[in-house]
Amino acid sequence: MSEDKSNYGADNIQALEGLEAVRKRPAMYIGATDTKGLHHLVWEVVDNSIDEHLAGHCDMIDVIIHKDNSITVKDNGRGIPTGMHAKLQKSALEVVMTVLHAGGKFDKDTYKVSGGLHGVGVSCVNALSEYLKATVHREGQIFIQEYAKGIPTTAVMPSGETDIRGTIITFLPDRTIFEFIEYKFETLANRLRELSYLNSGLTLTLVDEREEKEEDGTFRSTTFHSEGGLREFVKYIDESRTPLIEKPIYVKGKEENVEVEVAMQYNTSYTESIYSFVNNINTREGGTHVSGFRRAVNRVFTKYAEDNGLFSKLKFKISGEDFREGSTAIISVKVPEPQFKGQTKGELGNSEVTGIVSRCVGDILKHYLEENPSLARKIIDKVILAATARHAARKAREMVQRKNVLTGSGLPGKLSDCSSKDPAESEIFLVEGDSAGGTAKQGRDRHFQAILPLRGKILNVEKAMEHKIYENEEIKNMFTALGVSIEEKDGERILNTEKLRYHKIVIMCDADVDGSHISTLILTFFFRYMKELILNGNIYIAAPPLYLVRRGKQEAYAWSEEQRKELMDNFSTGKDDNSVKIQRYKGLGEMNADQLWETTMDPEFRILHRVNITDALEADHVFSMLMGDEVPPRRAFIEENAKYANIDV
Ligand code: 0RA
Repeated sequence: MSEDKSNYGADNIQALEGLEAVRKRPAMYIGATDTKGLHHLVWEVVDNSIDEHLAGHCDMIDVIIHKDNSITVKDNGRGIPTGMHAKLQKSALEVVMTVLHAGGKFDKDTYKVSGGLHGVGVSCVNALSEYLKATVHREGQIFIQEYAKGIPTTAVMPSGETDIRGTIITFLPDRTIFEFIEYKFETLANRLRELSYLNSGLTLTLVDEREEKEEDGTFRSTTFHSEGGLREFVKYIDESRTPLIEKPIYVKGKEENVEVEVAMQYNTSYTESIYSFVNNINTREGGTHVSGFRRAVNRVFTKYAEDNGLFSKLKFKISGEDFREGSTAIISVKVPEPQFKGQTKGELGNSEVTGIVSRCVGDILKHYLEENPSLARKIIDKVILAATARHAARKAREMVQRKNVLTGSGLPGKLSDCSSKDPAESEIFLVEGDSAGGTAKQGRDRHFQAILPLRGKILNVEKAMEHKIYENEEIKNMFTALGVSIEEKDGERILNTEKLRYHKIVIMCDADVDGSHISTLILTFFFRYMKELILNGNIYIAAPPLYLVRRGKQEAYAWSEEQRKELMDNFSTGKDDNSVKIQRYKGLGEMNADQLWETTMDPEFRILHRVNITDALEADHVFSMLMGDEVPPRRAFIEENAKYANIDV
């Protein structure tokens, strides 16, 4: 007994030390203490509820953002166990909530995530919360415990009877840890939407109590539920693309405890959109599951086409890329012990998964082609077209790239280059229009800032065939000015950035709807053809001011309506009689060179947004909606959000 007591004390100290470690180095547990880390707290709790769903015990998860940015996550799972933990001599609830990595001690026999930043446990959320309250409905009883910075402030209190089951966790992120504690509705909604497609049958609701509707006093809210799962996910992504076949090809299978689910659709576009998940986590860098999928697609389509003589007239080899052009695929696997690797731990490493996915997809795809010969024919025709276009594109590209080598320096005439030859300190401004380009040229610091004016609306890359891209003057200029080239390796295109001439590439457009449309076009181009530069963090968007506020000799710039009001209030307290004058900048051209330098180009003062596709999926959706064939959703979208609503800039 006395030994038990001392154990209890030692374990308590261990628990405290664990929580202290989380508070000391939060980034080690949740990635960062920026908004991403802040949102990670929600995912940590939601992941636990999803585990309950995967174990077959939960079909509803509610997330509520309260007025003070505290969050409630409520599920109807089994509820966190509340009985006495034999060894620790305290409620299992307290153990789960306060002991680092305690989750694993309770065999939940679902797919646990061992890599990346997921699965660090709710105790981390608790440690990083100023306040947390756990309410459990289990076996007819309600139990409540509260905590501050991970330390219990109450016992596990029995709080009446209940006829429901589930867990309710409310937490307020600790302001002394997080830079901001403002939750973003869109960020939470996007992930909950994704989770609804990945977990069909589960209903996820998001309520935002910070936004009350004037009409009826209800809160902003949204509910996601999908019966069709990945099939509906593909439809959502391809909302504004034209499908080639009526229904997505759908694969579901299981082998050696690995569950495989895939949905694939062909559309009339020229881009490949592929999204992959492991245990509901987005694997941005792909991995063995994606390799398995590609292997099956290549193998089965090639065999089918050859057996049926469909490639007989072809004079060149089909490459893997040709099978995937204009396709959208989602690959979701559930793996018991996933190993993650890669730069951002976003790549699945388990080698056994390649074969499993390849077999599951191969079997079903083979059947599909045999049973739907006319659809198979349609797809193969498209593949042949893609291969032909790829050859044309390669020729066009080689011509452009060869020409650059032949014409001396090879730099475009429109480029006003900087004098520095060190890419690390060099910047290039892609400026809308020759006149703004001229102003930027006068205003810049020519030592490290280069200017490339782009004329009018550059090519709409979503619609264009690839070879057209290389015929476009503005796009050729961009390739040569940046010093990057597209190369083919094993039939796959890769961007060679070894000779990248500027580490900062700044898109500078007018601060109006037109300007924002043009920067979206430029961004789409980077997204499609130079994604590596976005992922490497080379792409930025300049933020010119919206207003110049003047009163007498006082002068200041404002980047938002709010700032403008603030400046006007401050200025008008002065004694002179001059009235406040406001100049609204509609275009870059309205500023003179000094003003443009001061507000938008001077590294000391300017605001640059680094383009960071935290959510490639939403970006892809937005881009195709903005640039796709279907006009109505695009119109509506542009009118609603002149900016890049879902792309983190
Ligand atoms: C430990 C064990 C079991 C469930 C949970 C924790 C659990 C944690 C959370 C966090 C949010 N919602 C949750 N729901 C459940 C298994 C319980 C059992 O075997 O009955």
